[in-house]
Amino acid sequence: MTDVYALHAEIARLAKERDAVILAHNYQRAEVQDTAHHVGDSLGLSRIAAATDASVIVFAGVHFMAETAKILSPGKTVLLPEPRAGCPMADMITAEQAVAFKAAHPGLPLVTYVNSSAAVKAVTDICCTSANAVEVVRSLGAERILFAPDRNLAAWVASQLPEVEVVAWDGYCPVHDMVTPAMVIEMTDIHPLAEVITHPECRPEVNALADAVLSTSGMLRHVAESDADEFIVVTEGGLLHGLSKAAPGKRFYNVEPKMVCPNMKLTTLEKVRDTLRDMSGEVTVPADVSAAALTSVERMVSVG
Ligand code: CIZ
Ligand code: SF4
Repeated sequence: MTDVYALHAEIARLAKERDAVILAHNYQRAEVQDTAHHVGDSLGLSRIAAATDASVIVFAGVHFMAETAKILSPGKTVLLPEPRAGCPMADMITAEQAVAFKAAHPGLPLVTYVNSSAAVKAVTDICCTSANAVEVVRSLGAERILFAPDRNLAAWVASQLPEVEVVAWDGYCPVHDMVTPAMVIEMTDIHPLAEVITHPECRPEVNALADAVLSTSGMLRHVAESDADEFIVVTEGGLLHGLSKAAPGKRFYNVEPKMVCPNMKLTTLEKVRDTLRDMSGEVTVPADVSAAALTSVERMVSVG
């Protein structure tokens, strides 16, 4: 059996030796979150990646997150413990497709969810995360915008800003898009007193059943402040670890045990240790792509 405590100690020692900061996304395995210096969402972790003094950033997350850290801190070494950890939604649009999307709608700004490749960010006007998507679109003051790749986040933004017409790319997160209204209703029948909190990557008809539609950082804040003691959580199951810490004593029910992102779970404590020990899994972004993407990513980090 692996000794989790010994691994935590070994990782802490190696991180010090390498002058590394370990960042973990809210959907990572509990023990990986617990070994990180910072746990958060894309926006929070991007801000930390931009500001850190450490010379190495270990990103326990998926590839686009490590790329975003590299774009914001090109002088640092960015390591992804599991190089195969990608995001299917990010792969649903290529840079060529993004350029064609813009060409088909001349003059409209392209807003791209951070869940996208560096190459797509490089042809994007402004990026956003689920925590600031509405504010980012509002900040443009435009009547029509293009939004990629998540059609569900696009629909959520459109519902919050009726004055803006959102032309959406047809991408989605397989983990969130699998949830149906029937699954939510089945859980509310079992837990009638629980608040329903959903993520904007869910389908609009699922978000319509929610007491609150929130990013992961928004959920972490909300459960601590809410009067409710129980929550039906409609997002990737890794967040339940953070929710239990944010509101100890409250009860959290994942709407569906299958809400697990296989890519997020590829990163293990052993792989975090190996990446630090071997300085393996370095993520690079070609200099021209990185420079072109920096503007849209910096705009994202500055809103909300
Ligand atoms: O923005 C992120 O980190 C993701 C993927 C979800 C969320 O709401 O935090
Ligand atoms: Fe991508 Fe969905 Fe996994 Fe997030 S949960 S990394 S959006 S597939």
